[in-house]
Amino acid sequence: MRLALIALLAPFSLPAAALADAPKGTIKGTILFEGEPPERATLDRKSDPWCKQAETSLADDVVVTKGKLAGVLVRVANGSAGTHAAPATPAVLDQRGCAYTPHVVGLVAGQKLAVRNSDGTVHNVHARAAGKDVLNKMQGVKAADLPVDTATAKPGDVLELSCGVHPWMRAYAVVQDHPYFAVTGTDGAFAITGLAPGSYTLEAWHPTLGAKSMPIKIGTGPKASITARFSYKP
Ligand SMILES: [Cu+2]
Repeated sequence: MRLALIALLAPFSLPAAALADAPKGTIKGTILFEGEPPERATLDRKSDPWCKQAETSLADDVVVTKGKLAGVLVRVANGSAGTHAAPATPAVLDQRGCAYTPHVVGLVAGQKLAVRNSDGTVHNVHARAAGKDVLNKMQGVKAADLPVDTATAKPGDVLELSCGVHPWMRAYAVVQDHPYFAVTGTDGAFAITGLAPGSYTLEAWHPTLGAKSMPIKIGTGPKASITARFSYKP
């Protein structure tokens, strides 16, 4: 009984020594877009009065702000960072202003994905994995979050989401076998923490601009923190 209790409490009360030994490797960096970014098309959203009044009306395929690229998933290569359990809480894709927010989301294999409707209009959530439908459902105003079936999603898979009502809506859920990933915001910045010392491949992925990779090395002490930078071009 006592042993069982200790086992139950263990994840929440790590001894100080264990915390001090936790891997401290950190990769921080920026995703740049060099040169003239593609012009963001103005979306024609008058088919839906709710969407028409929403603030964002520019296409979100490629979002560059002052030379920084948003919506890039940066990760350590799958298969190189140990075995990790999926977080118990689902990743959330919100539909807000008739756009999926965020445009790109990361998942750990086995983690659930929930699609939310924060809009005052109806969406049709269409999710595909490897070209096959995993969800195709209407979601009304104030409806409960829709669960996307991620049970068969493997590390490296990308689930594509679209909306049958609003053809401009797109989102991508990218699956990893570890939690060492981050998605850039409009400042193009990312930070990945908690890596053990070692040599890794760092990968960047953008839905339309593609993938890039570079070797990196996490050391100890001052060499545990490194910076990395990827550049995309027109
Ligand atoms: Cu929609």
